[in-house]
Amino acid sequence: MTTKTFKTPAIHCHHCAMTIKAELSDLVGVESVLVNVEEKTTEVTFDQPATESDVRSLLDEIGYPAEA
Ligand SMILES: [Cu+2]
Repeated sequence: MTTKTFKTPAIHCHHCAMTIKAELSDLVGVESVLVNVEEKTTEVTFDQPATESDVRSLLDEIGYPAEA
């Protein structure tokens, strides 16, 4: 199990947080998603078959690309 916090600067409101949570939760292997609107971060806990690169790809796809 891996927990990683991604900087997702495109987040601007709670609607963004809901979208990210809904989309990432659909990824098989994602255990939990915590979005901090003020900090513009997304903390994701995941395990196989999900990988960090899957999480990043999905964030790109939905318009919230992760920095660094
Ligand atoms: Cu928003």
